Amino acid sequence: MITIYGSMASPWAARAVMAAKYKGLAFDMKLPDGGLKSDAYLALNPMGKIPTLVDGEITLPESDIICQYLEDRYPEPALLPATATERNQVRLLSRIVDLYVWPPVSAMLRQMLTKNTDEAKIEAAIAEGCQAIEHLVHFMGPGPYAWSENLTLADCALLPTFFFLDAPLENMNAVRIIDSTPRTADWWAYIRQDAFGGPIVEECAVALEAFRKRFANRQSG
Ligand SMILES: N[C@@H](CCC(=O)N[C@@H](CS)C(=O)NCC(=O)O)C(=O)O
Repeated sequence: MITIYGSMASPWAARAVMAAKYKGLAFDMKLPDGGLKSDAYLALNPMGKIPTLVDGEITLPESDIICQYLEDRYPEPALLPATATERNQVRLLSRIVDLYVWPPVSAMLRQMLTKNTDEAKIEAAIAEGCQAIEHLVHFMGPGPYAWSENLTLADCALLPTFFFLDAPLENMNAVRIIDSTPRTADWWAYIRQDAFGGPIVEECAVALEAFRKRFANRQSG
Protein backbone atom coordinates (compact mmCIF):
# COMPACT_ATOMS: atom_id res chain seq x y z
CA MET A 1 0.00 0.00 0.00
CA ILE A 2 1.25 3.46 -0.90
CA THR A 3 1.16 6.22 1.72
CA ILE A 4 1.15 9.87 0.78
CA TYR A 5 1.82 12.13 3.74
CA GLY A 6 -0.09 15.30 3.04
CA SER A 7 -3.45 16.93 2.65
CA MET A 8 -5.35 18.28 -0.34
CA ALA A 9 -5.03 21.70 1.30
CA SER A 10 -1.35 21.58 0.25
CA PRO A 11 -0.86 22.35 -3.46
CA TRP A 12 2.20 20.09 -3.54
CA ALA A 13 0.46 17.16 -1.91
CA ALA A 14 -2.57 17.70 -4.17
CA ARG A 15 -0.29 17.40 -7.19
CA ALA A 16 1.07 14.01 -6.01
CA VAL A 17 -2.44 12.81 -5.14
CA MET A 18 -3.71 13.87 -8.56
CA ALA A 19 -1.03 11.75 -10.29
CA ALA A 20 -1.69 8.75 -8.02
CA LYS A 21 -5.46 8.97 -8.58
CA TYR A 22 -5.09 9.30 -12.33
CA LYS A 23 -3.15 6.05 -12.27
CA GLY A 24 -5.89 4.40 -10.24
CA LEU A 25 -3.47 3.55 -7.42
CA ALA A 26 -4.70 2.53 -3.98
CA PHE A 27 -3.11 4.83 -1.41
CA ASP A 28 -3.57 6.16 2.04
CA MET A 29 -3.28 9.92 2.57
CA LYS A 30 -2.57 11.24 6.04
CA LEU A 31 -0.74 13.94 7.94
CA PRO A 32 2.21 12.70 10.02
CA ASP A 33 1.03 11.68 13.51
CA GLY A 34 3.49 13.80 15.45
CA GLY A 35 3.47 16.73 13.01
CA LEU A 36 5.82 17.75 10.20
CA LYS A 37 8.78 18.39 12.48
CA SER A 38 8.51 15.24 14.61
CA ASP A 39 11.58 13.01 14.77
CA ALA A 40 9.63 10.17 13.15
CA TYR A 41 8.57 12.32 10.17
CA LEU A 42 11.97 14.01 9.82
CA ALA A 43 13.47 10.53 9.54
CA LEU A 44 11.31 10.05 6.43
CA ASN A 45 11.71 13.58 5.07
CA PRO A 46 14.43 15.70 6.70
CA MET A 47 12.94 18.81 5.02
CA GLY A 48 9.87 18.35 7.22
CA LYS A 49 7.48 19.21 4.39
CA ILE A 50 4.53 17.53 2.71
CA PRO A 51 4.15 15.57 0.54
CA THR A 52 6.26 12.49 1.22
CA LEU A 53 5.49 9.28 -0.61
CA VAL A 54 6.20 5.85 0.87
CA ASP A 55 5.87 2.92 -1.51
CA GLY A 56 7.42 -0.23 -0.08
CA GLU A 57 11.16 0.38 0.12
CA ILE A 58 10.92 3.78 -1.56
CA THR A 59 10.51 6.99 0.45
CA LEU A 60 10.44 10.21 -1.56
CA PRO A 61 9.96 13.91 -0.83
CA GLU A 62 9.27 16.64 -3.46
CA SER A 63 6.04 16.58 -5.43
CA ASP A 64 7.67 16.73 -8.87
CA ILE A 65 9.97 13.80 -8.08
CA ILE A 66 7.05 11.85 -6.59
CA CYS A 67 5.08 12.39 -9.81
CA GLN A 68 8.03 11.34 -11.97
CA TYR A 69 8.46 8.23 -9.80
CA LEU A 70 4.78 7.30 -10.13
CA GLU A 71 5.02 7.71 -13.90
CA ASP A 72 8.13 5.48 -14.08
CA ARG A 73 6.89 2.87 -11.64
CA TYR A 74 3.24 2.76 -12.82
CA PRO A 75 3.40 3.79 -16.49
CA GLU A 76 -0.27 3.17 -17.34
CA PRO A 77 -2.31 5.24 -17.79
CA ALA A 78 0.49 7.52 -18.94
CA LEU A 79 0.97 11.03 -17.62
CA LEU A 80 3.68 11.79 -20.17
CA PRO A 81 3.35 11.73 -23.98
CA ALA A 82 4.98 9.01 -26.06
CA THR A 83 7.89 10.83 -27.72
CA ALA A 84 11.03 12.06 -25.99
CA THR A 85 10.55 15.59 -27.35
CA GLU A 86 7.00 15.86 -26.08
CA ARG A 87 7.89 14.33 -22.72
CA ASN A 88 10.51 17.02 -22.28
CA GLN A 89 8.03 19.75 -23.19
CA VAL A 90 5.68 18.50 -20.48
CA ARG A 91 8.51 18.34 -17.91
CA LEU A 92 9.45 21.89 -18.87
CA LEU A 93 5.89 23.10 -18.18
CA SER A 94 6.00 21.54 -14.70
CA ARG A 95 9.33 23.20 -14.03
CA ILE A 96 8.07 26.62 -15.15
CA VAL A 97 5.11 26.23 -12.79
CA ASP A 98 7.43 25.37 -9.89
CA LEU A 99 10.11 27.97 -10.52
CA TYR A 100 8.19 30.93 -11.94
CA VAL A 101 4.42 30.66 -11.52
CA TRP A 102 4.33 29.48 -7.91
CA PRO A 103 6.62 32.13 -6.24
CA PRO A 104 4.21 35.06 -6.85
CA VAL A 105 1.30 32.87 -5.68
CA SER A 106 3.26 32.15 -2.53
CA ALA A 107 3.97 35.88 -2.07
CA MET A 108 0.23 36.63 -2.28
CA LEU A 109 -0.63 33.85 0.18
CA ARG A 110 1.88 35.40 2.62
CA GLN A 111 0.13 38.75 2.17
CA MET A 112 -3.20 37.08 2.88
CA LEU A 113 -1.85 35.85 6.20
CA THR A 114 -0.42 39.20 7.34
CA LYS A 115 -2.50 41.77 9.18
CA ASN A 116 -1.24 44.80 7.22
CA THR A 117 -1.38 43.85 3.58
CA ASP A 118 0.95 45.72 1.27
CA GLU A 119 -0.88 46.65 -1.95
CA ALA A 120 2.39 47.35 -3.77
CA LYS A 121 3.65 43.84 -3.00
CA ILE A 122 0.37 42.35 -4.21
CA GLU A 123 0.52 44.28 -7.49
CA ALA A 124 4.18 43.29 -7.96
CA ALA A 125 3.24 39.63 -7.43
CA ILE A 126 0.38 39.92 -9.95
CA ALA A 127 2.77 41.43 -12.52
CA GLU A 128 5.34 38.70 -11.85
CA GLY A 129 2.61 36.04 -12.13
CA CYS A 130 1.37 37.44 -15.46
CA GLN A 131 4.88 37.38 -16.85
CA ALA A 132 5.38 33.78 -15.68
CA ILE A 133 2.10 32.82 -17.38
CA GLU A 134 3.25 34.44 -20.61
CA HIS A 135 6.40 32.29 -20.48
CA LEU A 136 4.39 29.18 -19.62
CA VAL A 137 1.98 29.73 -22.52
CA HIS A 138 4.91 30.06 -24.91
CA PHE A 139 5.66 26.39 -24.22
CA MET A 140 2.12 25.02 -23.76
CA GLY A 141 0.78 22.66 -26.42
CA PRO A 142 -2.40 23.01 -28.49
CA GLY A 143 -4.62 21.72 -25.67
CA PRO A 144 -7.22 21.34 -24.48
CA TYR A 145 -5.01 20.07 -21.60
CA ALA A 146 -1.73 21.80 -20.79
CA TRP A 147 0.00 19.87 -23.52
CA SER A 148 -2.50 18.26 -25.91
CA GLU A 149 -5.47 15.92 -25.84
CA ASN A 150 -4.36 13.91 -22.78
CA LEU A 151 -3.90 14.97 -19.19
CA THR A 152 -0.20 15.01 -18.22
CA LEU A 153 2.11 15.78 -15.31
CA ALA A 154 1.95 19.44 -16.41
CA ASP A 155 -1.78 19.50 -15.58
CA CYS A 156 -0.98 17.94 -12.19
CA ALA A 157 1.44 20.84 -11.52
CA LEU A 158 -0.89 23.53 -12.84
CA LEU A 159 -4.22 22.55 -11.29
CA PRO A 160 -3.34 23.10 -7.59
CA THR A 161 -1.48 26.32 -8.44
CA PHE A 162 -4.45 27.78 -10.33
CA PHE A 163 -6.79 26.55 -7.59
CA PHE A 164 -4.95 28.81 -5.13
CA LEU A 165 -5.03 31.75 -7.54
CA ASP A 166 -8.78 31.48 -7.82
CA ALA A 167 -11.09 31.37 -4.77
CA PRO A 168 -8.47 31.48 -1.95
CA LEU A 169 -6.98 34.71 -3.32
CA GLU A 170 -10.29 36.17 -4.46
CA ASN A 171 -9.88 39.34 -2.39
CA MET A 172 -6.67 40.13 -4.30
CA ASN A 173 -8.35 39.32 -7.60
CA ALA A 174 -5.42 37.02 -8.32
CA VAL A 175 -7.49 35.27 -10.97
CA ARG A 176 -6.26 38.13 -13.18
CA ILE A 177 -3.08 36.04 -13.54
CA ILE A 178 -5.03 33.09 -14.97
CA ASP A 179 -7.14 35.37 -17.14
CA SER A 180 -4.11 37.22 -18.49
CA THR A 181 -3.99 34.88 -21.50
CA PRO A 182 -6.86 33.12 -23.34
CA ARG A 183 -4.88 29.86 -23.28
CA THR A 184 -4.68 29.74 -19.45
CA ALA A 185 -8.22 31.09 -18.97
CA ASP A 186 -9.51 28.37 -21.31
CA TRP A 187 -7.40 25.69 -19.61
CA TRP A 188 -8.77 26.61 -16.17
CA ALA A 189 -12.36 26.55 -17.42
CA TYR A 190 -11.71 23.22 -19.15
CA ILE A 191 -10.02 21.43 -16.26
CA ARG A 192 -12.72 22.46 -13.77
CA GLN A 193 -15.41 20.79 -15.86
CA ASP A 194 -13.18 17.81 -16.73
CA ALA A 195 -14.47 14.47 -15.40
CA PHE A 196 -11.15 13.88 -13.62
CA GLY A 197 -9.95 17.43 -12.91
CA GLY A 198 -13.28 18.81 -11.62
CA PRO A 199 -13.50 16.49 -8.58
CA ILE A 200 -9.83 17.20 -7.74
CA VAL A 201 -10.57 20.95 -7.65
CA GLU A 202 -13.55 20.19 -5.39
CA GLU A 203 -11.38 18.07 -3.05
CA CYS A 204 -8.86 20.93 -2.79
CA ALA A 205 -11.69 23.35 -1.91
CA VAL A 206 -13.13 21.06 0.80
CA ALA A 207 -9.68 20.43 2.34
CA LEU A 208 -8.78 24.13 2.31
CA GLU A 209 -12.06 25.04 3.99
CA ALA A 210 -11.41 22.45 6.73
CA PHE A 211 -7.86 23.79 7.15
CA ARG A 212 -9.17 27.37 7.42
CA LYS A 213 -11.67 26.37 10.11
CA ARG A 214 -8.97 24.58 12.13
CA PHE A 215 -6.66 27.61 11.73
CA ALA A 216 -9.43 30.04 12.80
CA ASN A 217 -10.25 27.88 15.85
CA ARG A 218 -6.58 27.81 16.86
CA GLN A 219 -6.37 31.63 16.54
CA SER A 220 -9.48 32.17 18.66
CA GLY A 221 -8.71 29.41 21.19
N1 LIG B 1 9.08 21.78 -3.17
C1 LIG B 1 8.22 21.03 -2.28
C2 LIG B 1 7.36 22.02 -1.50
C3 LIG B 1 6.61 21.34 -0.38
C4 LIG B 1 6.05 22.36 0.62
O1 LIG B 1 6.53 23.51 0.72
N2 LIG B 1 5.04 21.92 1.38
C5 LIG B 1 4.48 22.79 2.40
C6 LIG B 1 2.97 22.58 2.50
S1 LIG B 1 2.13 23.30 1.14
C7 LIG B 1 5.04 22.38 3.75
O2 LIG B 1 5.13 21.21 4.04
N3 LIG B 1 5.39 23.37 4.57
C8 LIG B 1 5.82 23.14 5.91
C9 LIG B 1 7.13 23.75 6.21
O3 LIG B 1 7.79 24.26 5.28
O4 LIG B 1 7.51 23.74 7.37
C10 LIG B 1 7.38 20.04 -3.09
O5 LIG B 1 7.22 20.26 -4.30
O6 LIG B 1 6.93 19.03 -2.55
